[in-house]
Amino acid sequence: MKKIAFLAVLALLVGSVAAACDDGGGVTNGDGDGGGSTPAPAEFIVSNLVVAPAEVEVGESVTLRADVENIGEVGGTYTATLKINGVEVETKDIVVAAADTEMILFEITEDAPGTYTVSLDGLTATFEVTAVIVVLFSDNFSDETSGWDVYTYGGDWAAYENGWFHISDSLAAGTTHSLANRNFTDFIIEVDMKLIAGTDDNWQSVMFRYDGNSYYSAEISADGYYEMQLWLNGTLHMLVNPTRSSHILQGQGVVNSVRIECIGNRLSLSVNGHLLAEVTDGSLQSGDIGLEVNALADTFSEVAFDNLVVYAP
Ligand SMILES: [Ca+2]
Ligand SMILES: [Ca+2]
Repeated sequence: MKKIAFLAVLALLVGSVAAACDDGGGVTNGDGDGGGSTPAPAEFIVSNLVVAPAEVEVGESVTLRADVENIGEVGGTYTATLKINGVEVETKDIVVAAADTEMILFEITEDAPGTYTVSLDGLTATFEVTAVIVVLFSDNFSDETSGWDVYTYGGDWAAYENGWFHISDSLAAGTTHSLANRNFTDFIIEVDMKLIAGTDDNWQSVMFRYDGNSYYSAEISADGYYEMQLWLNGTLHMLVNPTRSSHILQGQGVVNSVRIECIGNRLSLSVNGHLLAEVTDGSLQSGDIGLEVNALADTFSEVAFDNLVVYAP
């Protein structure tokens, strides 16, 4: 629902006015000019339409401003029409004295993102409304007390290291993961990940809606594959089977930026700005997030994660 607050009256580009002299009448309102020339009727020019700021977030207002000049010899009232995206949203009268200019202002607030075209009697301008970005959680891993699980267990370990979070998984059975120890329902998560050492035949993953025995996992490998899994009460259900993608950068030291959208039943995985998989599954509603590594060959795989952000959808 849009909301228009009218701050001042505004006028049409050109037009006539009720208060102006009637051409056939010969008597003016207290003019006293007594039979001389008839004053030119009010005539309006609208100019200098400006909308500022040109970009706002949802719920923030923009101000529309224009000048209305009366080039006639008598004052008058003019009716102005404001349109947004071609739809008339407000009609107002403005009084402008003879040979005077009045500034007119509208305040406009939109609650849906998009581009809006404002039209005021033939003049147009546009403004952008952007979605409000709400960060639910973020971690650049510079603070080693930010809450992720840190441990060493046999050949597996998870640790903060030089502003990244490292997880190393040995080839021995089982994967290695660390939880954020938080809870999210619907969200978008972005995280960078890169292979540090060991095999590129691995899975490096984001776990989400984790509650112990059940969770989703969106995974990429350092040799160019992705997959999506649902673990439900300890049983694996493949949501997306392993698939190769040229958008996943391969090898050690290269960063892949992973984005997962988890909104209601819709789960999607994007890597480096490319949507790779989208599935519908309603098995799990909320839970923790985690980072996970699984070595599939050689003796181990060490992956580092950074710049993790969880946004509200
Ligand atoms: Ca960092
Ligand atoms: Ca392992």
